[in-house]
Amino acid sequence: ASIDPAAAEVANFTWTKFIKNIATFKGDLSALTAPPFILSPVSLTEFSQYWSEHPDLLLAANNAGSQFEPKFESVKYTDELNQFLFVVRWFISTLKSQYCSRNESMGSEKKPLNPFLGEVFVGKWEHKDPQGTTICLSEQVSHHPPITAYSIFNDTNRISLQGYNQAKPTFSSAMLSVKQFGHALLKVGDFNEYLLTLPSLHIEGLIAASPYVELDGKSYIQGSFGHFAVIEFFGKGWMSGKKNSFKCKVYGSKTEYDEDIKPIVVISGQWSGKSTIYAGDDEKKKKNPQEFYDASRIAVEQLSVKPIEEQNEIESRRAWKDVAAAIKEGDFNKIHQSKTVLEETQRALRKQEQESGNTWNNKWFDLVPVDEDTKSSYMKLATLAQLSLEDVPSGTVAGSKDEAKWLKEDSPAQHWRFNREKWDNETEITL
Ligand code: HCR
Repeated sequence: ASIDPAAAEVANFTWTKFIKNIATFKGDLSALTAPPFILSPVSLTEFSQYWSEHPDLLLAANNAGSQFEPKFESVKYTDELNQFLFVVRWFISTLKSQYCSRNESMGSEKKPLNPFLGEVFVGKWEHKDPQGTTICLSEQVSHHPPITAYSIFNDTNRISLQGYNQAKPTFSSAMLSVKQFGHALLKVGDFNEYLLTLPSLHIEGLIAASPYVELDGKSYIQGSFGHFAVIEFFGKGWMSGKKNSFKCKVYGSKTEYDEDIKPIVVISGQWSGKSTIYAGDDEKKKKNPQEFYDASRIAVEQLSVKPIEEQNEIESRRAWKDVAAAIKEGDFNKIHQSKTVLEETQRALRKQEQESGNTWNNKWFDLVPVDEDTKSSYMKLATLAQLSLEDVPSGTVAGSKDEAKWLKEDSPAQHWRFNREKWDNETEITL
């Protein structure tokens, strides 16, 4: 078969050229051309499932009366603290799937497929009661900039998670750093809510052509009963000498953290492996360590997704079927051709919309200005945690230098919020 010249150029695109490009690249991650062998056949809309690959740990947060283990005599446990610790364990359990599952399944981090506007990914984890069914809905709500919104819910256990994510890259000499915009909101029962912020990350191992994600910075969890956790991430050679390390301090409130009051518990270890929990500040002396979580011991539970033949054409695996097959075959020509077909269809759709004066209607999510966001507890929780309410990276502290650095005029914060009614009235996409 004749080789398409554009595809031939991609085929010639060596790793060295790619690294050189990174040093000067500006723009969206989607616009970054990468050599074919570093492409993943999976679209970013699928990443939303990583929030619940341990559905039992997510649901544990609403297991009324169940006690968090291990327990320390010196800690005064309340129902709220119990629940908060279940939430922290679930959050830590999501990190391995989110940030290093590609290394396990494909040998290294890869560049995911860049979702088109309106692309959706849906699936479910089905269990008998009392666990019931956990549903995952993910939708590409914006293409420029690329933003994915998701909702994961289990009606039997009255737990729901919603959030959205935009990854903003910065490139410097052979270094790719990513700030995440967006956040996740977890609702347990009718009243308890948790705000979770998303960590920043960078790509290690680029020079060796074996990229992997390392988290840096912090994530915060703010609960509606006041509990506050700060989770700090470290890489190899920084503090612990082990990759994927973290330290999480749990306080009764953000004020206790600010006043440097002794934490209730401290958890430290590797988010991709073992972590240990200590009471108070016993972590400093490594006194009375108890296992918190072991990511390498507990296998993930894959969600079930309809066979491709039964999917709608805007569903991720169906839409990207040919591109994914070409990537798996390593066929440069086919990758380029099948991607072009998809991109041209999208361009034609946008043109049609422009000509008819219509705009794209998002399926299950609404874009809500921060001051109209009355249905979620975001404002209350972000204020309790003293986090910025502006359009800045997730977890930016209000009034901090970082906030000032990212603040833009004419860019008020708006958030993507799940509209359950729209999903309940959905007729086109089925689970
Ligand atoms: C940065 C990244 C795309 C974005 C991915 C996000 C931030 C998406 C939302 C998820 O909830 C969490 C998440 C996890 C991923 O680790 C992160 C990706 C890691 C690499 C990928 C780059 C676009 C790939 C660049 C190409 C490299 C491998 C050379």
